[in-house]
Amino acid sequence: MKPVDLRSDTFTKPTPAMRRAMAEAEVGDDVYGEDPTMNRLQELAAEIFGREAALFVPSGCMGNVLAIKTWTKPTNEVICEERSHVNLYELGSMSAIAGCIPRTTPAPNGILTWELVEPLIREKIYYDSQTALVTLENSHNMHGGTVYTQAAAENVCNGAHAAGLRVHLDGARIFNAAVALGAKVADLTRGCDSVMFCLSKGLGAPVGSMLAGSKDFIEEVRVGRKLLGGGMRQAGVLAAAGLVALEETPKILHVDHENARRLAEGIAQIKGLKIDPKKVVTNIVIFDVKGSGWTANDFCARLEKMGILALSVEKYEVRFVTHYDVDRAGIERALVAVEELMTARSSASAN
Ligand code: TLP
Repeated sequence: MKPVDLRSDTFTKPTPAMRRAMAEAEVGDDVYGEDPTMNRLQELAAEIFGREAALFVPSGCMGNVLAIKTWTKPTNEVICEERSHVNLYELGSMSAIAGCIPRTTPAPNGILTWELVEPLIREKIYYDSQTALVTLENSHNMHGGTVYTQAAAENVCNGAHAAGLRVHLDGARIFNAAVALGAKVADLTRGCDSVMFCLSKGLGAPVGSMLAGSKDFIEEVRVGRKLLGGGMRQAGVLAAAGLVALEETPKILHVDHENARRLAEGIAQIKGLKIDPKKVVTNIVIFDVKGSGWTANDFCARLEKMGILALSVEKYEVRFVTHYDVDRAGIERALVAVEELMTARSSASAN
């Protein structure tokens, strides 16, 4: 039987409609701005986010580092939440490529507030590195897909702008946040100076992320993308899938959220595992396996033998991410496997 792959929504495969669109895409040289399908995708993204312009980039990581590089100068500090993707999972690109230093703080549920951010701003002293940017992450991956409401994001943005700082949003899964909140992505992201979102996670496109912002910002990012070797030629084949992802998938993301909630509620019932299902509002389910006596790596290795793929995200934390390639039957299979694993574990330790 095919394994149930809950490692990430990055594992989604392009739908038949995406593959058809890719095969039929009209293309041109995008480095010259002549790919009509790419231009359509960028116009649509800008329109959906209520921005002047948008640009396709090969990955979310490239989108984030380009935004950081554009808003900062080498030696600047970037305020971000401790477990944010830009801090932990991008190979320190904000330092290696943009020359910046992350200034981190833990935040309850990963959600920064102005009260947490404000004390981290450096004094304007010439020999101190200077704060230039705040980054937010919505939904917050490593806190289990938690979300910033529009008001919470704007609270940080308003404070940051008044202090002369820019705000970049890592909105890899902003459509999940929007569905969870019943809000429009344009409203949720309005206060941020730039937004990165991924086409290739829950939305299902095979490759690509987008940056959205002002015309001037996007012009500068386009230069930065070329500098990093990210100028693409007949990229319309990728954009075609992105267009289908953007137009079709947001309306079905709620199913992934219902599946995630079902997983969380099931896991909460299993002795030895810890999760608060109320916190699961999007498609990410992170639970603590310390009570099993296994590390997250051990736990995942055992689950894999039972045909269920999960990711170890901390020493004792395991992550499931729901997406359209795993249906409700797959979710139930995963729950049964976790339950069997834990039952076998407790009977083994009782003997
Ligand atoms: N996240 C991946 C892993 O890198 C952890 C995943 O499986 O969740 N921002 C956020 C919030 C992300 O979760 C990710 C990918 C990225 C940026 C980077 O996107 P890509 O993989 O396209 O560079």
